[in-house]
Amino acid sequence: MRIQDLTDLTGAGTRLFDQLGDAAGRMLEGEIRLGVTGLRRAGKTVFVTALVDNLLKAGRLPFLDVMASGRFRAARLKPQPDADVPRFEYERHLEALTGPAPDWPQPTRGISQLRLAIRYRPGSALRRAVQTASTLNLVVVDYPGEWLLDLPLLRLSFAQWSTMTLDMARHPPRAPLSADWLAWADSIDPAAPAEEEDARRGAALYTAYLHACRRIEPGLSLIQPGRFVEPGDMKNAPLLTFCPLPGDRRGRHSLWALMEERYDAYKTSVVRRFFTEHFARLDRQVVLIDVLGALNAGPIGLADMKRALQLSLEPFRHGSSGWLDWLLGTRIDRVLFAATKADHIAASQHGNLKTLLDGFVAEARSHIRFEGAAVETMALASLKCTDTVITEHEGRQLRCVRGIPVGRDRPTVLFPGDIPPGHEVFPPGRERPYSFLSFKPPAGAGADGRGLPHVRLDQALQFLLGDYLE
Ligand SMILES: Nc1nc2c(ncn2[C@@H]2O[C@H](COP(=O)(O)OP(=O)(O)OP(=O)(O)O)[C@@H](O)[C@H]2O)c(=O)[nH]1
Ligand SMILES: [Mg+2]
Repeated sequence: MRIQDLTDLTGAGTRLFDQLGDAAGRMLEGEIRLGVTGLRRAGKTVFVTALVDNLLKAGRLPFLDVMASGRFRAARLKPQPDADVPRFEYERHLEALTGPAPDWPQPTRGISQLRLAIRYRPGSALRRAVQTASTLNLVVVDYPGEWLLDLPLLRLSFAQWSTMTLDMARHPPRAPLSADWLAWADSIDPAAPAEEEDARRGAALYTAYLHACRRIEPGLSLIQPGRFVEPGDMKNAPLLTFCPLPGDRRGRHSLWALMEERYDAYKTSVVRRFFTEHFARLDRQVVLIDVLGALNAGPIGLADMKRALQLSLEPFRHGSSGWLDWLLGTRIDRVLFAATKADHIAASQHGNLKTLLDGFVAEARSHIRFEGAAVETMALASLKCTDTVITEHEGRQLRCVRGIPVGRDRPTVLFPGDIPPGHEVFPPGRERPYSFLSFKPPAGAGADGRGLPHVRLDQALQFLLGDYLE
């Protein structure tokens, strides 16, 4: 037997042992990995912070059964499950939200995770006879929303991705932003011998174009590859030195071949790793969607966001025909789609927001087949920054919100506008974007020690974790 074979066997043995240990731990204690997914600025970091805060403080969670029935004992932060993944900085995010000058957390730059142990009394007499108290370990992961859009690359060849990307870049709203990169792409010969300098120039121009897509107002969602704008620990890595190219000229040592090679390497060592180490291990998934932000982006921004969302949700499709099943087969059995920042509008509008979200997801559902997985939708706010107040205007009652809009210092009452019932938000003739304002975190949020105030976070938790806590 070769040394290599022995190493393989030892490796396999260790993995088996780890897996058994893992499984035994799960049986005794119970573990659930919750994926918090969403495009950039969807509200992931605030969601995780509010979730952890409310569980740690056993606070504002009346619709979480284990809490309502008095079976909840306590939740504690635990050491990290994976030594090589940084810890989610719950304390720092909470401090930002609740400090003397409350502010939102910065956009996320890399992956992080947190493990929380929830101690509770089992609900059934039978389980209580065996165990008076049980523990559920909840693992939550946070990452930059930009990285989500890397996942659809897994099923695209370099030629397919190049065609799609070039086509988008040549049309509005991207055409004015892509001029420099396109001028370069149209001037080079992809079949010419590969020169490192050409690859670097193309990648730099392409990256500048992606940054411009992110910068314009309203921002565009479909930005690929995600690591080009949020490189995390890959800043200046040679692996990021490629870009889409026109044509299909595969001369062995051509620029095209070099770019294709790097694109494939990016998929294997960055995207597939991210998928297998994070997404493939999830049990439950919450997909956060900034529906109100999409309305603010107008018809073009909304369409771009819907397309980005559809593409990024493809890898979660279930069933035998899912294109990633061969790779691993996901085990997610519950998916919650949540429209975030519901506190931007009056509570009376939440029903319409949910209907709108249902429309968003219905479209995605035709692409993703959640066979066997339970799906729920709701409108929520991880941190409630406003109150709904009723005012009179020209003899009419208006439901308004009161909070501190970003850029102001005092609480203001304003009418944010209504969300039309149904799915038609930009009917023919209406091109004008909506203008829902953003709010600052409220002063003194959670100062009563009961956790951050929210809207329906407890209902979200009940759907996502409730059965594990029975
Ligand atoms: N009013 C209100 N605003 C929110 C809420 N959650 C998020 N926001 C707003 O949305 C912004 C983005 O929230 P984050 O949680 O940082 O979003 P993210 O998905 O982690 O974003 P990336 O890290 O860039 O991917 C915040 O800065 C707030 O302006 C909420 O519950 N209520
Ligand atoms: Mg974040």
